Amino acid sequence: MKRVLITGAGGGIGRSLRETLRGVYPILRLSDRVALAPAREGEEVDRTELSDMPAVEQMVAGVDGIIHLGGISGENEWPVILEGNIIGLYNVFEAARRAGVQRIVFATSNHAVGFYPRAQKIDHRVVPRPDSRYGVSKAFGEALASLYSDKHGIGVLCTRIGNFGEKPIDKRRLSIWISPRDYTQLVRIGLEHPDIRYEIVYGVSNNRRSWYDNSNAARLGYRPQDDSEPYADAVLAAEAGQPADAIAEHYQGGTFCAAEYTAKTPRP
Ligand code: 15L
Repeated sequence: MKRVLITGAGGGIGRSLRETLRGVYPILRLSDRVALAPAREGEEVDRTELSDMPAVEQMVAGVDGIIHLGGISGENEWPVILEGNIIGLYNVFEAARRAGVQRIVFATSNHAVGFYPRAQKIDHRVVPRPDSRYGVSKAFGEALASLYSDKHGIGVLCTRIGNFGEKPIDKRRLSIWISPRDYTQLVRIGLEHPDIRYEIVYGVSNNRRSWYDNSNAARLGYRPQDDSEPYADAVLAAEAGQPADAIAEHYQGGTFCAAEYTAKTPRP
């Protein structure tokens, strides 16, 4: 990997990877729809709307691998999701195919499977159960990645990210947190592992309270260094006594499940 492109480089994960991957690959091309901090040595800075195909083709020209973080990172109205996470994602994969890019790490989300109950441990083989329009767009992304892998031979690692940050911020995130250094490790596996065709893994640290069987990531060599447990007492104390929504508490996707919920009889 000589030149690696990060889309959505201005977001929280993108800004972090800009630092942790600095010097790992000779050139990082950093792209976002908003202006980014000026390029330093070993960096190229780009500004692209993912819905603009000619611009996306220019963005991917000459890159060996892509870390696709771009798009909308939470629930939103359908036109917004459609433009950022369906059309924009399609443009990135299609431009990558035309340019001969061989590897993509795709930032999918726990919300592609958010309607699994917390009581169930799930692995990478479960069918999607999206908890939002956003979650549907991530399931779409996983499906498009599968198509471009099978039909065009692009190697894709789909990382179903839990919650990325320096530390877990609430009870739900104790089960799905991922630290910057663990996500960096996972991304490097996605770009560098010789045998990746199409894989789904959970982008989570080694959390004792995890809802995931992340054996597929382990099989690819992922050895997460962090665990949310040392933060648990403080996180739970801060939340004690707060009113809890029954739907949000029951399902892995939390408030993403509870929002706009109208089913009369909750499914297990
Ligand atoms: C996500 O997929 C979002 O991108 C992020 O902003 C958080 O909401 C995260 O999920 C989460 O579930 O905490």
